[in-house]
Amino acid sequence: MSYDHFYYKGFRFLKDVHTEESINHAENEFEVFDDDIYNITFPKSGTNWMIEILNLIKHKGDVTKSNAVPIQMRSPWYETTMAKEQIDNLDPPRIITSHLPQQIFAKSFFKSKAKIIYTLRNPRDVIVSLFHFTKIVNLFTPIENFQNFIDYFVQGETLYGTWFDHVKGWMQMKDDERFFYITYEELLQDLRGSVVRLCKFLGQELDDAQIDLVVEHSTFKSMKKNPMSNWSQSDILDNSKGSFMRKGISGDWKNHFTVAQSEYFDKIYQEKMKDFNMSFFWEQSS
Ligand code: PPS
Repeated sequence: MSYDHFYYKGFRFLKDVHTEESINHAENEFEVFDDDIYNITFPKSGTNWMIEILNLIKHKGDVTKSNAVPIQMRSPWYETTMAKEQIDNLDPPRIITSHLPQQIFAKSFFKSKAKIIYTLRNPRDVIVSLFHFTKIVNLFTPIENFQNFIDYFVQGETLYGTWFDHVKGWMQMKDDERFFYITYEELLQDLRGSVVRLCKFLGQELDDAQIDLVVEHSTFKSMKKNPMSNWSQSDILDNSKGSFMRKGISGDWKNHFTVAQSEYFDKIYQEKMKDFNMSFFWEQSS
């Protein structure tokens, strides 16, 4: 896949959406507040789903308040060039999104009491989701061949570095009390239970009816039909070519990978994750 990019400390960034200055600012100058909440992911891992959930929790299930602005502005990606104004408009506690790898995340975070929610997803489904997404983003020239796309993914030509390094980098914080991690698949399996756990981590007390509202408005079905949450109002996507809210399931990789591709990916996964001391359910189920 091709796109205009540049490197910052070895990580790839998308020209115009990011600049050297915006990334440098994000790493070295951005001021983290103690009550900030950071929604961090490798792309296509459930970023927008978590934006929806966290904003609904903040507003105790009130979808009108939570959806006051379109999802792409609600919890800005703070490393982007357009984020500053959007972040200035956020009410506390600020819910801020980022795809940055841990190595170049805001230095001031590490001296703060701010919290991070890190969402991960089966990398095979990340590949599939990204493969389709690249076809609808105006800034990308997509790769049509799926094998070539797998290579693009594993060789680290993706924005923000590789999935493997992103996960290994962020998961170093797994025992830190400011860090909460969850998988996309856990959200799918038990959305309500996940919302309850998130509330506990955030110190937010919602009653049962409020939790029900958070769940109701953050399902795939609700978000897909909600123009404030489905990216239909974004000018960087060509919605005539496909939908941002594509399938919202786990295991779609089985409809895309051949057996040979699955084995190929598995080998690379084992190699790249061999020094990592955690295992994920997808390592058994693939
Ligand atoms: S991005 O571009 O990196 O911000 O994309 P991201 O939001 O991380 O991931 C997009 C995928 O998440 C799916 N999605 C959901 N799945 C289930 N339930 C809900 N509510 C939901 N919201 C978003 C979205 O459909 C993309 O996955 P795929 O597999 O492509 O459908």
